[in-house]
Amino acid sequence: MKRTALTLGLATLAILIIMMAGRSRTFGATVDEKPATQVKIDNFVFSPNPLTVPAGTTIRWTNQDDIPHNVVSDDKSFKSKPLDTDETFTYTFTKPGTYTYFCSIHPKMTGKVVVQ
Ligand SMILES: [Cu+2]
Repeated sequence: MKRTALTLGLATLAILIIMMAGRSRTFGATVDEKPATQVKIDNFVFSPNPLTVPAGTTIRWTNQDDIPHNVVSDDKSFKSKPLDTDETFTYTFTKPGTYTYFCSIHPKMTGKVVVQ
């Protein structure tokens, strides 16, 4: 009787350990992903602008206007498709430098990212 209880207890413990191991693996994967730095496009303006980030940063642009915009770098190192409302474009800046960009649909819309 006592032995059965002990066996059941050990089995429960083993199941708990397996569950916790699974959970910590999932947690680790989440930690590995760096959150993107946000730039919003609202009322024909990129903001924040200019934006300074460390090298390796991923920037996510989100179009909050109800007309399409895109994100095109002056040196053509990145170029999004036209973004409809709430669509996003992400780009990871790996090298330090100053990156100017614009919306090719409305070329007066310009922005700047400084990567340190
Ligand atoms: Cu635009």
